[in-house]
Amino acid sequence: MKKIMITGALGQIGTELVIKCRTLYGNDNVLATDIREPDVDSAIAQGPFEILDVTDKNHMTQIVESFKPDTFMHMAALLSATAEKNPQFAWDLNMGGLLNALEVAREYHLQFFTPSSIGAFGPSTPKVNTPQVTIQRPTSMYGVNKVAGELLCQYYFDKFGVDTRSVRFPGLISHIKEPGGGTTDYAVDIYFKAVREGHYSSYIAKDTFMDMMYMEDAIDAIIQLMEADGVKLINRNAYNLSAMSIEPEMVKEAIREHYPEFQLDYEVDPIRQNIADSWPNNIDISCARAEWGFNPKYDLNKMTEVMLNEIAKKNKVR
Ligand code: AKB
Repeated sequence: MKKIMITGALGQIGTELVIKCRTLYGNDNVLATDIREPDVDSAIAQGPFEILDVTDKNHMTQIVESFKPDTFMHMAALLSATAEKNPQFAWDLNMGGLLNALEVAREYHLQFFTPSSIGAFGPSTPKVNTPQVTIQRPTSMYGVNKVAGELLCQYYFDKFGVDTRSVRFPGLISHIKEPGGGTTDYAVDIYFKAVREGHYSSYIAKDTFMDMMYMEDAIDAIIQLMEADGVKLINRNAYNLSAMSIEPEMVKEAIREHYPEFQLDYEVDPIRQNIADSWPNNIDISCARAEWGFNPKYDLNKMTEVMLNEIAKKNKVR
C-alpha cells in the first residue's frame, strides 16, 4: 500500500490523479497539496489537503515530516504558453519547485514522479517518429525547464539512488478539469465549444500535428509506471508517451460524426503556434511499451464520443 503526497493537486492532471490514487490506495493515504484551497464541495476536499507553495522548501519538509509519505508525485508547474509570458517566474516555479521536491525525496527516501512533456523537444528534433533518445534543444522556457528537469531526475537517480520516474506527456484531453496555459489546450476547448456553441475558433492552425492522449490513459500510465519493476526501467529521465497524433481538422471530422453542424474556423495565436511548430508531429512510444507495458485504450474516435457525451451531460444538452 502506498502513501502518496501530490503537489499541484488542483491542476488538470493533479485533480484526476488524486481521485484515482485515493480510490486505489485509500482516501487517507493520499495527501493533496496546492497553492490555493479547493472548493469545499470538490472531490479533492474530501480527503487530506494542505496548502503548499512548492518554492517553500521548509514548508514542504514540514508536511512530509508530518504526513510521512513513501511516494512523492510532483505535478505543480506552469504550462508552455503561460511560461512563455513570464519566463523568469516559470524558471523559479518549475525549477525551484522541482529541486525542492527532489531534495525532499532524497532526504526522506521517497519514490518520485514528475511529468516531462513533448515540450522537451525542439525544432532540431526529428519531427516524425521522434525517438526516445534524440536531440533536445527546445526554444520555449517551458521546454528548457522540462529538459533540465529530465536531467535532474536522471542525476538524482544516478548520484543519490532516488527512485525517479517520469514521462513526456503529450497534450492531455479531459472533460473533468479544463487545462490552463498550455499549447495543446485547443484540443480540449474544441469539445466544450462544440457542445455549448456549435462552433470553435482554433488558435492552432490547420495541419499542425501534435501528440495527444485521453486523461484516463495518462493517469493509468502514471500508476503503471510507479508500480513497475524498477529493474526493467532503463530511462530514468522520462518516457515518450502518446496515444494519437492529430490536427484540428481531424478533431472537427470526429466531432461532426456526433454534431454534423459543428463549425471550425481559425484565429491563429502566433505565440502558441510558434511553440506547436517547434514540437514533434508524432513520437515513438516503443520504449514505454517494452519496459513497463504502456498501452493506451483511447483513440480519437473513442475519446471524442466520451468527451462529447460527458460535456453534454454536464451542460444538460441533448
Ligand atoms: C502544454 O501544452 O504546455 C502541455 C504539454 C504538452 O506539456 N499540455
